[in-house]
Amino acid sequence: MNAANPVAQREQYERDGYLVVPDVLSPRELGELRLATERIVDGARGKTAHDDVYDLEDSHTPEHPRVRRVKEPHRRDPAYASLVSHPGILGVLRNLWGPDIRFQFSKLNMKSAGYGAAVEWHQDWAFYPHTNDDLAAVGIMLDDCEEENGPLLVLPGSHKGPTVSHHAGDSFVAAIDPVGSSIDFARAVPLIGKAGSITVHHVRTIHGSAPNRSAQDRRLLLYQYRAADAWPLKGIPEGFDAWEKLMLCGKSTLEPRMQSLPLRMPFPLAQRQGSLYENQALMPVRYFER
Ligand SMILES: O=C(O)CCC(=O)C(=O)O
Repeated sequence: MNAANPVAQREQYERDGYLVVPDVLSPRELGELRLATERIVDGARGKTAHDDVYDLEDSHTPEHPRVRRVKEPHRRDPAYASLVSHPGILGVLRNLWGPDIRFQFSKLNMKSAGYGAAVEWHQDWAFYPHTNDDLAAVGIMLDDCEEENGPLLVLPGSHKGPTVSHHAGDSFVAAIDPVGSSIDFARAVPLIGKAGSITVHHVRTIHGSAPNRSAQDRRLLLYQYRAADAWPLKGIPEGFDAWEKLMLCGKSTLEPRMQSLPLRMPFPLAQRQGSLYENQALMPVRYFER
């Protein structure tokens, strides 16, 4: 699965819609990120509800904190902030898209040993369609990702297919109906690697992950990036200055690159807001057990 050189990496990404690249983070960087993670998770002690920083497991209590997701970790600690423009990550993305790259946002999905929550099948594209689809999520493995601890699962080649409905009844539920969609999810491939490896998945790739019933944590940072000429069809509600500050390398542009692509808008909004997990809570049928 690991692509050996830039040409092979690009070919694999174009064909399959994902990559795993080993040894991107040094042991020192990994150590700093793990320490930052412990500090931030400890801050969930005493919390009684989700907030702007924490998304909590259903089994969380204020005395025994259980965090499902840390929101926007790059805003929480310098170790996460400097990772946004890590040369190893930007090098992989420049090879795929060229020199002009803009950040989007970040999250840390904890998937703790024993109880870490599943993420139902979805395409990121269903949440934030853009003028072109040069967008990807980079997963930075803070722990080894094995078959057993709920690795990211991807459907190879699905980035070239349709944008599947993520609706149930009248509203967006942020996930694909596992029965009605007739997709063969058994074809999914686990993205396995040692801590310090990264995954890259295309914005249209169908992906999800099972709960973590193993004794090993699976903490995956997800940093989302896009080509500078990909403009969000939902607009830039933070304003133009904030949009320009997201540029990481190369040149910004006022001329979006338009592609003809399968689109569905994520409206009406999911009835439960706050995070992907909350959005998916009202799915009538789930693929993964809770
Ligand atoms: O953490 C995972 O396994 C899946 C993450 C994901 O797809 C998401 O948060 O959008």
